[in-house]
Amino acid sequence: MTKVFDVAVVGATGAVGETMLRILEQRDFPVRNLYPLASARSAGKEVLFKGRKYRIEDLAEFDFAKAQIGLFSAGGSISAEFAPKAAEAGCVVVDNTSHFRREPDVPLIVPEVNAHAIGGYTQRGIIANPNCSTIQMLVALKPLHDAAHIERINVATYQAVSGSGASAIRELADQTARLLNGKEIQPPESYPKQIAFNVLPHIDVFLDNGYTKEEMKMVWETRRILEDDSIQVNPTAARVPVFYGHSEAVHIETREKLTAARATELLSSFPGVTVLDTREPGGYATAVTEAADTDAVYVSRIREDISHPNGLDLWVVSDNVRKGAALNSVQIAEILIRDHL
Ligand code: NAP
Ligand code: 12T
Repeated sequence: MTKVFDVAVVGATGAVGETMLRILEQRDFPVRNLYPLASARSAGKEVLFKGRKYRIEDLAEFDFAKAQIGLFSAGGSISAEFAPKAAEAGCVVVDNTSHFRREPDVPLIVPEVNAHAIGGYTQRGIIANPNCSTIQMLVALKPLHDAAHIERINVATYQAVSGSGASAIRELADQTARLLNGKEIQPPESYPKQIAFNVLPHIDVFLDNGYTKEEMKMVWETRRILEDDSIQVNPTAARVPVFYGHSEAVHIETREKLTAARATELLSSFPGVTVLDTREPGGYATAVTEAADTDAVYVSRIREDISHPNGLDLWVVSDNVRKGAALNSVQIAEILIRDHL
């Protein structure tokens, strides 16, 4: 008999939470009772799951003893308060926020990269889902690191607005429509400047070293997930007027020389990666055309760095809400129920 599980989705009305419901459906996750949770503002509204309507409940009133798995994506302060309560009640939490990612007794997991570390969840009852930009970069870099040992990563990201939630998606759409109709935009709320037809070199808060927190998450999380504190990471994270799909220009330096041909071979057989790289117009992946609404991490523009003997360049694209958040969380839950629950 296959086991079935009671699953709470915290933040079920959000950009990530809604996608979690779709992915649980699409992958036929063995859900017995589903509990979609959100704030009191949304309590009583309905969401669809497998053709059935489910009433959203207020997170603050929910008894987590009713669920064995909790998928959290309602923001860091919500996770800080409710994830430990859920864990205490016996509900294992897969948390999408950055709140627990640096805690040594909370495993930080990308299934294709470090699934072996998942067992550590028993310490706190919490597993952290990494940052979207880190996840897609590491799925692409893992086979290269195993083969040639990456010493340093330079990366520039081009991140979609869906990473900052439903209100930012509306803001890009609204600004675009107004500007195309010759109207002035409303004062920006999701970002400090206009995002339509613009690029902002700023994601999350500024830190004392001049990097943003989004950039430093890529440094901290890469070292934890690859289990290598010596790896050097130098990121610049930018927001672009794209709805779904983060793109990354990734430049690596390896201990052993890696040819573009060998890298292509390694990437082509790595789970979760699709190589699209025919070195002709259109022979590469883009956010809208390939990545949005799909599960793969696409790798294109694989070439040897003409400025460094052991350098290699890649273009990496993936749907930030799926592999960068909801899909990765559901994959973690799948390993959890297969091996541990
Ligand atoms: P969103 O579209 O703004 O959705 C926020 C969700 O949180 C909504 O369902 C909202 O419910 C719920 N919520 C807000 N305040 C709440 C409260 N006090 N109690 C209960 N629920 C509350 O945001 P999103 O893009 O889905 O992202 C949500 C969170 O996921 C982010 O804050 C971030 O921490 C995390 N995230 C992680 C990644 C990643 O890289 N892995 C990517 C994106 C997001 P209402 O409808 O009731 O307001
Ligand atoms: N600020 O979960 O704005 O660390 O794109 C993910 C996405 C934080 C996170 C974004 C963010 C996270 C964003």
